[in-house]
Amino acid sequence: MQLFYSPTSPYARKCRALIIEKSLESKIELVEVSPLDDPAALHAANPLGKVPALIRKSGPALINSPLICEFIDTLNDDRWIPANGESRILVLRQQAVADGLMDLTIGRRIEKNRDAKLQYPLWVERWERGIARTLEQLDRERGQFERSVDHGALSIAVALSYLDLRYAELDWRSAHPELGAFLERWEQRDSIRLTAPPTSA
Ligand SMILES: N[C@@H](CCC(=O)N[C@@H](CS)C(=O)NCC(=O)O)C(=O)O
Repeated sequence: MQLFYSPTSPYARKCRALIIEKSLESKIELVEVSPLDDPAALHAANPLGKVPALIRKSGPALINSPLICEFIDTLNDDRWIPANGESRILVLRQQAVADGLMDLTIGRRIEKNRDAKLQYPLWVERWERGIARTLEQLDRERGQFERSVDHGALSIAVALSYLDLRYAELDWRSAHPELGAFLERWEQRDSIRLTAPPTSA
């Protein structure tokens, strides 16, 4: 199998980190691509032109990181997403919050990277408020995930780490030191350490 990824994509990083946690490196080859270069192989796997995308041994390619992570999790018995019940819903909810935080962080960055004349402050401010609210909620709810070692906690760690890459000036640790301590614990795991984006990105 092949996972198309880019080194800075937090969605792809969730998949890459899960592969490491589940010791599946020998089963899934990582193929680095730059989605903005429109590589034909990526488009064949994912017409949306986005990473991650997973080409399987049989069956259609999978797109969208939550689906890809669900599939990866079925590849052995070391389950990172509970099979059913409220614990499953909570892990998937944590992943959804983490993915949403990535969406807001990326939206803000794209807007901020535009030519100054073309930037639309309304969107930047809206996304910044959404990021702040989401951090507050994560802090309120951290008892549900801060000591967990599962896909929900992994997803939140990746989303917080992405804030450091793309919105470093926020200094979110000052207002949320316990979330900072949570990320620090995850940064000691190989899954997060080995998938860190390049510092020059
Ligand atoms: N919901 C998707 C989001 C994927 C996504 O937006 N990937 C970005 C990289 S971080 C991408 O490939 N962007 C290229 C483009 O939009 O053309 C997922 O969870 O996989």
